[in-house]
Amino acid sequence: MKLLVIGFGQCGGRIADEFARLGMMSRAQRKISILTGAYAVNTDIADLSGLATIKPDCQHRIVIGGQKTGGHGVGKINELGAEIAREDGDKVIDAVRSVDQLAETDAFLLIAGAAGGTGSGAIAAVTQKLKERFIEKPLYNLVVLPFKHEEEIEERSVYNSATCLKSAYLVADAVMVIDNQRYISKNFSIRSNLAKINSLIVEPFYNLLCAGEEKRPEYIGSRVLDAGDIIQTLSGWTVIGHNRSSISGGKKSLHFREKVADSQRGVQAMTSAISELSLQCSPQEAGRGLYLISAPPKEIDMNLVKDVGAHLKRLAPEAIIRTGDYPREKGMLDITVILSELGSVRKIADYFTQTINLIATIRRKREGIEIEQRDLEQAFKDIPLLL
Ligand SMILES: Nc1nc2c(ncn2[C@@H]2O[C@H](COP(=O)(O)OP(=O)(O)OP(=O)(O)O)[C@@H](O)[C@H]2O)c(=O)[nH]1
Ligand SMILES: [Mg+2]
Repeated sequence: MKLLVIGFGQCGGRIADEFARLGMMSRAQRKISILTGAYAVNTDIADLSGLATIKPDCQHRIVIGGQKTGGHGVGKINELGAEIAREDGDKVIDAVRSVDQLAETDAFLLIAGAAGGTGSGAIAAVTQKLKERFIEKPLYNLVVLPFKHEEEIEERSVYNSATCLKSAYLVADAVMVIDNQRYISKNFSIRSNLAKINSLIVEPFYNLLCAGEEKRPEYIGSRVLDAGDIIQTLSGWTVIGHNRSSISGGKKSLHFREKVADSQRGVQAMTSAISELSLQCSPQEAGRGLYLISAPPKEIDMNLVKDVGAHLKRLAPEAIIRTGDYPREKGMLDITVILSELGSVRKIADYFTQTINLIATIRRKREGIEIEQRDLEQAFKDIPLLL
């Protein structure tokens, strides 16, 4: 599958930069192309300068709202981010239009952090603009939720996340949700290492995008998972999970105990991938799903694919499940799983409830301030004026 990736704000830009790195890696290591373009869009010039792989010209690192923000961001006001994107978003459309491989692009992937200002506000506004111009192309949003400590310190993070999630859901064909907090608990040593988190976020996409683009017969699986399967799966709220584990490497004479352990490895890998989904959710809520097994060719037999599939079906009984195998990895069993069309997700619903309460509190506070102001005006009524 070939994606055109656009990152908004600092978070979105950095993750788009990681996708650009993935695109270079697939060309260098596998001689296949999985990206038709990578762009970063920001109101903040300094953030754009910090990227490593996205081309540094103004066609690929796009400044929006320069006049309104002086190039210094929107300071978490996502309404301003959205307004700027509506006014200046055509710069993005123009850049995308001039892509040589536009016709080959299977889908657009737009990325942003939900809690900030620029990305949170701009992602849905530009998705809408792209949708109007490229009706036939699927448009996906990848939205990154804030860390818990950000929500606790700053109520605006919750408000921004709720408004961003709702807007993205209403315009995009699917919203992949990534919870930053989940990536801390995966490995405590990376507590503040956003770069490491970003590489973990894009990692599951590598085999997923490469599998359907392979040309060499030895790397083509018995069931190829291609762009069509992915497009048919992605719909509404979506999460992604991934697991990589080393395997015995096809030893001929396994001890019978090893043999049993080996046959369970696929199911174990699927269990781990599900437990490490990008956002905590209940798989029973999924209407669609897919999994891709990448391993050395000798390791992928029909039993492995069948056992893993049966296990996923038990966890997500309502889901239409698509599958594929990709005989690429050496000494590794790599499983990517996507659950999509999720009917309900607790964490997302919580953002909406918290924000409705927050709006009511703000309204009450504002009314209180107005009454106090009126009291003060009443108090200085008889004071002489110097104007
Ligand atoms: N995973 C990840 N999250 C990030 C990264 N940078 C920022 N975030 C998260 O994104 C949210 C803040 O969004 P930013 O992208 O910094 O904000 P912005 O879109 O640039 O908006 P303004 O700076 O307010 O104009 C916070 O929840 C951060 O934790 C990153 O590189 N990776
Ligand atoms: Mg910023």
